[in-house]
Amino acid sequence: MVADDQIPQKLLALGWSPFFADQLTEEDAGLVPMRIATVHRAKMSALGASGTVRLMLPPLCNTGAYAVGDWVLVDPDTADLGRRLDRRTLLQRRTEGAHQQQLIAANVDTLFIVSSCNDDLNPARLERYLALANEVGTTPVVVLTKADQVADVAPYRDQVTGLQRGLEVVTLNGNSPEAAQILAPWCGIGQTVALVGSSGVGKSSLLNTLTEKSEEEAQLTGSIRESDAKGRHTTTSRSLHAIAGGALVIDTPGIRTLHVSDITSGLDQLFAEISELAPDCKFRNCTHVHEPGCAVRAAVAAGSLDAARLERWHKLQEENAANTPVVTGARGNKVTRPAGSRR
Ligand SMILES: Nc1nc2c(ncn2[C@@H]2O[C@H](COP(=O)(O)OP(=O)(O)OP(=O)(O)O)[C@@H](O)[C@H]2O)c(=O)[nH]1
Ligand SMILES: [Mg+2]
Ligand SMILES: [Zn+2]
Repeated sequence: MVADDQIPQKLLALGWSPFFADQLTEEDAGLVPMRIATVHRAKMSALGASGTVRLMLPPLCNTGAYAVGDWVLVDPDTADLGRRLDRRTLLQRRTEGAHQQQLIAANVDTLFIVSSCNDDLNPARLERYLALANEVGTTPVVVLTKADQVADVAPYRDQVTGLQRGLEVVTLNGNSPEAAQILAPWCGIGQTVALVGSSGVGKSSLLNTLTEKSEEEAQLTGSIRESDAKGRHTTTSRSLHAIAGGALVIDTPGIRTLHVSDITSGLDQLFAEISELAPDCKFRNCTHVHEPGCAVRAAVAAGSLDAARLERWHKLQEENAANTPVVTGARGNKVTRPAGSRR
């Protein structure tokens, strides 16, 4: 194990912490920790204390098993890829038809859920990201871009603040330097943030503002369609960048719909007001659809719970139940996998 005072400041600035240091053994002497910066089918790059390197991959390396933000051990002389360290957090999503989940990013502290003050803004879409962030244990922050394009941001902000207790919501112009100041509380030294959201909401624009990179080095951005505010899927792969303020920012391609699975506890936290009413229902297994004595539907009738919110809860519950793998336990009784067991 490496003593704290031997860890170069540069590694701490990349997000290194005791959680990762504790995983090192004597056999790892001579290897250096680096973070995966880009992942492609046949090549990966990593960011370390001495800059970015293209990793030399072992034969038959499955790059799909690595996420941007992962810590790996690397031979500093040959750039040979060694062992991947255990992750503190892992964001992943279901993709249509694919057997395995797609890895979005690893070891993320804060998830910037990006939407815009225009037609992209949709509470149901944001709730999916919130449930995922809750489940994984990353702090969600809703970032509403294009505040400069509306006379009043209040109607947009108001659609978001009530989606989860204590939810942080910021509104900004992603192309203005002021955006970096607004996001500074989550972008301290060694903090890792990931930008997610639909295409065209301004994720790469925000990254460029945060990195203060020259035009040649900047991440490509693209215009959106006037008619419906939809983007053109300009960013096609995930990437990790060190930014001026000391944080690491992960840019991701726009996601059309975030399909969910394995987010039972993330949903409970998101819909806390519903989870808290459920014990007052007459039946313990009340589905809040048709049962008599339902405290949840009573709250809707009394006007203290939004009917649309309950409808969205139903939809996400059903999708989560349908997508969450059920494993057959001892004695053949079916159990769902416990939360947090999906490495
Ligand atoms: N006026 C204004 N335009 C913005 C803002 N943020 C982004 N844009 C513009 O919106 C368009 C899309 O921005 P991108 O950064 O490419 O969006 P993206 O989320 O990275 O999109 P994908 O890579 O396709 O997922 C560009 O024309 C940006 O200049 C903002 O806050 N205000
Ligand atoms: Mg982009
Ligand atoms: Zn009920």
